[in-house]
Amino acid sequence: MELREIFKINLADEDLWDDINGEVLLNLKGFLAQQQLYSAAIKEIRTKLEILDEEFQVHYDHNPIHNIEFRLKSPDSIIKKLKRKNLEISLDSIWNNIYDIAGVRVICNYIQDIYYIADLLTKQDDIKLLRVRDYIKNPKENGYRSLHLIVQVPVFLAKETKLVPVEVQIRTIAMDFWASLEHKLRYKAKENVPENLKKRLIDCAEQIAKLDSEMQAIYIESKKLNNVKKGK
Ligand code: 0O2
Repeated sequence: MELREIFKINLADEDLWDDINGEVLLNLKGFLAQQQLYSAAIKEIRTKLEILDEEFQVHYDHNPIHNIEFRLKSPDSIIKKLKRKNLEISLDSIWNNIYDIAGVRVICNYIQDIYYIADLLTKQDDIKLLRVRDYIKNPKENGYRSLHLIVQVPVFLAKETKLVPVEVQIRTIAMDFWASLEHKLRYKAKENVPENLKKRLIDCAEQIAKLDSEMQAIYIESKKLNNVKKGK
């Protein structure tokens, strides 16, 4: 198989190809080893999240997590990001500068679940919190809402232990619905989203924020009713 194929590099993107005809390609083995490491880190984080979710189900009859998605950043996306930040294209540069190679997206039912999960995950002894970006308390100008954590998790290999960064994005179902449409639109419009659609998306994001807090308020009320019924 051609290296371009392995790296899923668009054959039309000759500039990109010229720039990476060096260390990254020669280091194919190193690249694959690095990918294995990020993939193992995703498994560690997924397991932790699944255990937390199951524990909630057993003790509180509630699953905070609706579903979990995960992905390894694609090689062309890694290279584009390095180029955008004017960074060297090498395995060391990827390791030292790009923290979202391993990505886990946690879709929660309610806003309060997002913060429960973030808190419980980052309190674990073997997890180090490297960065928090709270786009729920401080939404982006375009309306994007989500809680982003960069955490470091140990991966135990045969000869050593590596501390691997993972980006964990936590959001509600409604925020996720919004982000998928916005992402699709931005991708289709090649970053030039028409102004009227941008405005409509901002409106939708605001309505979604109201809906999320109202749904949570109703959920809390329903729990209280349930407790009264059970005589708690
Ligand atoms: P992909 O396809 O997910 O890999 P950094 O270099 O880390 O300081 P970065 O990467 O912009 O800066 O960090 P940030 O703001 O935490 O965003 C990381 C990811 O969040 C993005 O990854 C998207 O997945 C998501 N995201 C951020 N802003 C938006 C937005 O406005 N709309 C949508 N739909 N998603 C967003 P990548 O690398 O862009 O892409």
